[in-house]
Amino acid sequence: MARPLKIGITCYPSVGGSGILASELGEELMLRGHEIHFISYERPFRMPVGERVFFHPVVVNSYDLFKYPDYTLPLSVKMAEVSRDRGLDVLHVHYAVPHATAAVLACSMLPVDRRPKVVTTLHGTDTTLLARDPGYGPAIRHALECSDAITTVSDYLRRETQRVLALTRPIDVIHNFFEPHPPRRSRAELRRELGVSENEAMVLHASNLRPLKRIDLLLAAMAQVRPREAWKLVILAGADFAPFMAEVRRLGLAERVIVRERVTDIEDYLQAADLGLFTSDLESFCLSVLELMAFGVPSVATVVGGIPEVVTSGTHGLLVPAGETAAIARAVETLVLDPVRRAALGRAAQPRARELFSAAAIVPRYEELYRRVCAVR
Ligand code: GMT
Repeated sequence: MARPLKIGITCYPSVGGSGILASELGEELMLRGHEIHFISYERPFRMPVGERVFFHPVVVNSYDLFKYPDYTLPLSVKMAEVSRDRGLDVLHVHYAVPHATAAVLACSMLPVDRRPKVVTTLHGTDTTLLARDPGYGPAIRHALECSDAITTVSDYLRRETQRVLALTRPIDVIHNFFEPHPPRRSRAELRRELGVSENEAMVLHASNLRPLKRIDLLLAAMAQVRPREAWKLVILAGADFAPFMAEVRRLGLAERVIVRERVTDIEDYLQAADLGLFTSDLESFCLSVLELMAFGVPSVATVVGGIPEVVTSGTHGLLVPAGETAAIARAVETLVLDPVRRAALGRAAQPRARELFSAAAIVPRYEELYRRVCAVR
């Protein structure tokens, strides 16, 4: 049997798809016998606990002489230190900026025979936003050229990365995965706690509320869904929802919208939901759509980026054009009022989530990739 690997993982620790994916990957790799070293400025939000999991904090000091504090250099120093002291085989960085640059720099601080292999996973705006910025693009391109392997979370993101950065080297598409933990509370308990009756459809949205998630559109669309007594909108916010409350009140939705911030027991909410709603202008994958699919819950989502790789419209959910409030409202209303259709979409979505996007389907692809890069001398 192949020996277990020592894998460093760097990600943004705050609530966000890339950090969640990196943490879940760490957990799955640990369960498969590998030793995992998380390197970041804080413990990742869903970092697993286990004998073979370690956390190495990056300390960033602030100096009066700098207008902007720098994270890249202390991160690279910590990466080099952990790689050397723990004998890492692989440094797997999630989200290129600044993690891939720091990993490449860390390697150049180490003797050639002590350098881990660098695997960079692009998640979304590292390509679709930052790579287009002349102040970042060349540095991202350089870090990708120096990585031992590059992966993207969708085929859409692979094509975009090749196009925007004119990259010719191969990119492995390894889709995101989701492996649900057992819920702690029952569906009935959770709905009771939220104040959602069985006669109301529970529409769920989960995100970090950034402008591209189009919370404005989400609220405007829900305001058009009739009758209002037929649904409640539950928003799991990875950031402060307060700035949106005036709009909720202006649209007369105060009685229909329930907000929970920074929840950790995501599965409790997923199993209690009837429908997901995602109105983003762009998503390279949309992990939340997959999380709901894993519980047999379909979504209405915008047909952008990598979402069509996850959902076939009319089979596993409904996809609608981005920015079209009326079309989004119509799709939501159709499914709110038709529990039979909703259930049929959910029944088709669940096996798709398991067969294509579970840990069993995806994690071995990362392991193969690690073995492949480690085999290159
Ligand atoms: O790229 C981002 O906006 C950040 C990133 C994150 O950390 O949440 O989101 C991206 O990564 C997720 C996990 O791979 C994907 O599910 C999201 O679709 C993607 N977001 C965008 O592409 C906007």
